[in-house]
Amino acid sequence: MKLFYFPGACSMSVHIVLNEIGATYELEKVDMMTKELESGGSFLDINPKGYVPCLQLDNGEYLTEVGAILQYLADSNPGANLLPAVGDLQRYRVVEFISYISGELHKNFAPLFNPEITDEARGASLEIIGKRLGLLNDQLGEGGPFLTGEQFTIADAYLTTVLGWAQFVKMDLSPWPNLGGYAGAAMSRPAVLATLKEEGMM
Ligand SMILES: N[C@@H](CCC(=O)N[C@@H](CS)C(=O)NCC(=O)O)C(=O)O
Repeated sequence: MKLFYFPGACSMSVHIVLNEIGATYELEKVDMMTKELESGGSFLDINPKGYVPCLQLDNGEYLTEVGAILQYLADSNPGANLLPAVGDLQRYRVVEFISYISGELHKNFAPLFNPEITDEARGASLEIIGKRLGLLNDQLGEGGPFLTGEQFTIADAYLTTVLGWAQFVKMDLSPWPNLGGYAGAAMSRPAVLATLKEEGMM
């Protein structure tokens, strides 16, 4: 498999899961601005959507969209226990978190990476993100250490990645202390540490 990625971007969630399952894979960095591949050529010829992550499977096909790729990898490697089986309500709890992280957190972080953002727009994004994080903080206070309990899942790979963006957009996470403990638990995982190192993030 080959992962088309950008360091620290949402593609990092896929990278974490590749390491969690012990996959053999290659990495290809994409320039987010020019859409050029590190090895040459245009990423748009591979993925016309123009955004990461994109995973080339061993049969040569390409799979995109974080939620789809994470579920594919987890289902292809059930022994890693990253997603409960079809029919188990806990599976849909994990998928529920993935939808929440994607639609309610990830997308609200995106404007904060725009250097031209106005103070008003930044404040509005931070307020929405704060509400979303507050809910996660409360849920983690009732359970944990991971989103659905004791077991690290693909939703945790995604949330760990998105929480990492707070430092880049200078967002203080201290109002949500359970998220600090959560990030610490995730960061102590060998697969997460290996991913951060491979992406040059530490
Ligand atoms: N719907 C996509 C969104 C992916 C996405 O937002 N990727 C960002 C990085 S976190 C990206 O590549 N942005 C560059 C661009 O859109 O040009 C998914 O879930 O995979």
